[in-house]
Amino acid sequence: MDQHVDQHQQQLLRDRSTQLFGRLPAGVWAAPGRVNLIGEHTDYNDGFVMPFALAEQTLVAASPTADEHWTVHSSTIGDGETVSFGPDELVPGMAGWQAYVAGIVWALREAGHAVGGAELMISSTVPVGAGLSSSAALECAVLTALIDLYGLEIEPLDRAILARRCENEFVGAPTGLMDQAASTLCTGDHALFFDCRDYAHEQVPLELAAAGLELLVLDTRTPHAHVDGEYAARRRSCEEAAGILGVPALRDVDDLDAALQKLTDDTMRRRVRHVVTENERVLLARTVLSDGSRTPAERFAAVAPLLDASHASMRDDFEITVPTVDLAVETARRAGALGARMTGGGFGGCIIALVPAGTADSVAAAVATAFADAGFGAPAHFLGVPSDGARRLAA
Ligand code: GAF
Repeated sequence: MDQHVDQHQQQLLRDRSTQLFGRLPAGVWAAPGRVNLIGEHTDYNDGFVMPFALAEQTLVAASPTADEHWTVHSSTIGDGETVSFGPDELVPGMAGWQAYVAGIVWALREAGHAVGGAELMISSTVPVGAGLSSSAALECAVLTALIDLYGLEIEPLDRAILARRCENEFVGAPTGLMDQAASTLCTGDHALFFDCRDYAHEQVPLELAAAGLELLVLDTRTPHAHVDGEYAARRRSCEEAAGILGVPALRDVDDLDAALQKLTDDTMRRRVRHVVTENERVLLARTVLSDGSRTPAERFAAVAPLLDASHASMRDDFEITVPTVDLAVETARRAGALGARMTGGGFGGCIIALVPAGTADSVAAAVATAFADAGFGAPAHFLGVPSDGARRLAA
């Protein structure tokens, strides 16, 4: 975590909050965005994922209020307007970014928690619409703030489940639990291995520096056209396939060849193959990264081909990549990445690339050149630093 950025972002937010609400905030809370190291579109199939939290985070400066009203301002999300809502407006389907805030209040109250009003000032360094989980960061930051303000006792895993309830039932996005679990449960220098069926989880050491590596996050800046419809379509297809195969979820397919033979639709076959093989790759990556008999460099040498195979599977079988994303991955590899893949829901957004320490900028420059040659807009990039999950910041 870059303490300098943390402090600076926090001080600015405190100042803005004091200016708008006329008093010092009671505290500041943070929740990170994430990249997913491996395990894409497996979460809603009861499968396995392995994300890690980024240093890019959403901060909330908050104070309790005596009335049951929530007043929210964000300098970085939306149009910079101040929005306010009361209990009668906590109705699923609310439009705009404030739904992620109202939905958290709604989810807490639906679960029987006594949460009162609040003034909330928000700022975020998580890029929006880049597949880095900016919505989960917003949900989890607001949730953590309200839990502390009202002295609620809610375990970390239950927090993630509450935040997903906001996303699924209030905002209306049919996502799995990965993003909220990452934003809540991750710890610095580790990835989170998470079983999306029984919610068992463990911290997997990454030790990128000891391996002589860094993780480049490159944002293709491709707008997520049709992402909502395509995501829901992938989910439907997986659920239909599980129904035909007579299993509760695709996680339960243990003989892939036999399953593929039972399916007549070629597209559905490929969707199933992605999910089943992706789950296998996550399990392998977890075994390799937890193997104390190998050096960090040896562990990542074994993980890199899994990243490559994951990308090929998303491109050819699950069909969730786009030309900019594929070009970024191919170019990163040609420019020296050990392994690279798209990360997140797909149809644009970011790629991650495991690169030798000190080379992220040159690999990103190679991708920028390839983009310019292909007539694509300029990408953006930064280093993915495995960081802590949601927490209260020290003043
Ligand atoms: C999005 C969703 F929110 C996650 O639940 C997950 O399905 C991911 O896409 C794909 O792995 O981030």
